[in-house]
Amino acid sequence: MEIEPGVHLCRSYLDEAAQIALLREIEAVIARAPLFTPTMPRSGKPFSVRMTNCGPLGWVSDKAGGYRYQPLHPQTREPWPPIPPPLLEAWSALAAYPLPPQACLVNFYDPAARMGLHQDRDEADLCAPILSISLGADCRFRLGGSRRGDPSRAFALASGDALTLGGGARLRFHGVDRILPEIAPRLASPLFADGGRINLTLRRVG
Ligand SMILES: O=C(O)CCC(=O)C(=O)O
Ligand SMILES: [Mn+2]
Repeated sequence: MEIEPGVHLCRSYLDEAAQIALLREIEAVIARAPLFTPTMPRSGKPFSVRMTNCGPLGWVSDKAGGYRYQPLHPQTREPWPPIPPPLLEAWSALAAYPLPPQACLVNFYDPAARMGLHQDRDEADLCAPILSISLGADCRFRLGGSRRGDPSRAFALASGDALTLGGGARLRFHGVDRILPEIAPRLASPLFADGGRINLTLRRVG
């Protein structure tokens, strides 16, 4: 399970019933806090993923304000919905950290979306791990080192898998090369009508 120091991969952490239960919770989160398309700081270029959040804080990015955490949805100006219980349970089981997560970023990847290599470093608290849970289509996940130019490796993440980056791996570069064509029956949800993948990352902000 510890595939490299500080990198824990728990395959099928959620079985199919638990994935479906979590998906229902995420559908409810998205109904209250709709997916939005973030834009890059300065260039204003849109991300290929759409996002929303749950928890006291949510991660957002736009041209004027850059990367940041804030308590309100950027479009509805409403507080983010609470983090669903199954995600809090996953944090208790896998994060080995005494305090609860403060933010859960919900990324929605349509089949053509990707995420470039980056570090998660907008958090003041770097002692807590980042915990990520995947739902829907598999992706090709890329894990680099602590510097951008370091060698990287790629592996698939599937629905129900949980990955933590903690300790010395907390600031490792990572990204999503691409969403993989679906071979298994996909989880039934209006969100996945055209396929796609959801990734949930739980964070302590600080
Ligand atoms: O989709 C993933 O597996 C990774 C997401 C991620 O790295 C992020 O949201 O910061
Ligand atoms: Mn990340």
